[in-house]
Amino acid sequence: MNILYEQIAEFLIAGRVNQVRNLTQKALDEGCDPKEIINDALLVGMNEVGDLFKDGELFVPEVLVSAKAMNSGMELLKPLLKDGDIDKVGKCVFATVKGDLHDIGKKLVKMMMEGAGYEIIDLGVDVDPENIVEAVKKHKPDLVGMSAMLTTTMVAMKDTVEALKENDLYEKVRIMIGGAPVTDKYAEEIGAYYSSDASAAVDLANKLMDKNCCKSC
Ligand code: B12
Repeated sequence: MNILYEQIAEFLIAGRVNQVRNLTQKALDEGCDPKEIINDALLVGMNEVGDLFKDGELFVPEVLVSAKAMNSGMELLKPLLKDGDIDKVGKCVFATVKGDLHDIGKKLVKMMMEGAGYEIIDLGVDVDPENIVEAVKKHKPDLVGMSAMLTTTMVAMKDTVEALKENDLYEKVRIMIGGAPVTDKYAEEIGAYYSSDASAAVDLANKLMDKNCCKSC
């Protein structure tokens, strides 16, 4: 691998925002292809961050700084990309559910999924089931992601699943849910899929993108 790409990936894992930005600029100055810098440097680093987080060797604040470092490189590269340069593996409408203002976990999941190549349409916090339905109609995502941190707001996940069913959209998407009070059992009850953290969320999304994956698997 290009030594410069290796350095970018290493600085990204270490959360060194300025170094990632400077070396990304250096790679561009040396004539490297923007798409290659993303795939062979930034995404390599971010995938490693995901693995280290999964293994308990990195924690939330460190992952957030690494994501910031990734964004600092992406800011330089995005204006140079042509349509179709980034291979999107899937599209996900993502929201913190009605009544709930917690979004740190959602942001983390969003960043990890973006790092893995997903396009995320983030509807924000305190999002009504009706707004999620409208976003699914408009953006036609593969996945719907919902986050809840309160036992009192978890029920809005069920309401949203029901609203998607009423609008004949349930069969067109796979629904991922998460947040501290959410469990595998609850997900199964409401017809969704659960994962416990941001890194596992990427694995779950990849599994759900497999068209052979049935609603009951
Ligand atoms: C930060 C925080 C806040 C901040 C939120 C800031 C923000 N922008 O998010 C503020 C101060 C606003 C807040 C407010 C309140 N909070 Co609060 N808050 C927390 C706290 C301390 C941390 C949550 C957090 O960010 N964790 C870190 C992230 C990274 O973890 P995470 O959210 O679990 O996300 C991970 C996974 O769950 C998963 N995940 C999350 N979402 C998704 C989605 C998908 C699709 C997938 C696959 C995975 C996934 O991946 C994430 C990354 O690994 C928790 C305590 C705790 N230890 O959890 C209480 C806590 C959640 N809050 C609580 C309460 C009660 C409240 C308030 C009601 C307090 C009050 N009386 O006003 C209000 C409610 C406001 C509202 N309407 O939402 C309680 C909830 C109790 C319960 N079981 O219902 C907790 C548990 C504290 C406690 N022990 O009592 N809170």
